[in-house]
Amino acid sequence: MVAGLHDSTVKGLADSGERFDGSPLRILIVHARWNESVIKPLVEGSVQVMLASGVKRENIVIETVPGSYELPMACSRLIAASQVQASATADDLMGASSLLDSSTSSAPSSSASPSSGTFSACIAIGVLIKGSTQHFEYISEAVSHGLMRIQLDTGVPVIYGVLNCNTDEQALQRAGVGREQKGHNHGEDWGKAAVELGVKTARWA
Ligand code: DLZ
Repeated sequence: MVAGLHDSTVKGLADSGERFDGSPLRILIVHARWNESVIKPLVEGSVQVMLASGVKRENIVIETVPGSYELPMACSRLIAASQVQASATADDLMGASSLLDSSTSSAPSSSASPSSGTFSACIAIGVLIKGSTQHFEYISEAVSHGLMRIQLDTGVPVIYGVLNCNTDEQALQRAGVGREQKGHNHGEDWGKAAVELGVKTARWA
């Protein structure tokens, strides 16, 4: 069997075989508040995995929005704001270093500190549960397209942490808190994906 692949199912995230160091990363989590009992364990699962990968707690920024439909807007604005802030900080540092004598100064490097710089990755978390109208389909599709657009436009990976479920039980199981069967907490996969993509995106720069 290939290392990391499950033998009982074809589903699931295979281990890449590489350990990704999250310590230089700054991660944004934006989560909806609809279906909170599912959202909460998903957010906790993401955070725990990122901390275990070395991401510092102070570099995990969490923002909430009312529902999943608001996720793309919030992610877009917060990522853009962090990029503006990071570029202003880099400009300040360049200005400061040019005023100093290069032979005697210990001029700061132009890399912004992770606590104030651009986000390395973003996780958008929402739980959509199908009702009896078309509402679910419209929101689900709009959010998926919106989140994809943001990551391509900004270059910051946006992890798709949106569950689209037919029933409450399906959603609970995917957060590891199912009533009939506990299930696997997908938030943990999203945390891992955020760290991997944060590290790899810096590598691909
Ligand atoms: C209105 C609504 C409904 C019916 N269902 C959900 C849901 O299952 N999951 C979710 O995240 N949000 C839901 N919302 C709220 C919308 O996402 C949005 O917040 C409102 O339509 C206001 O724009």
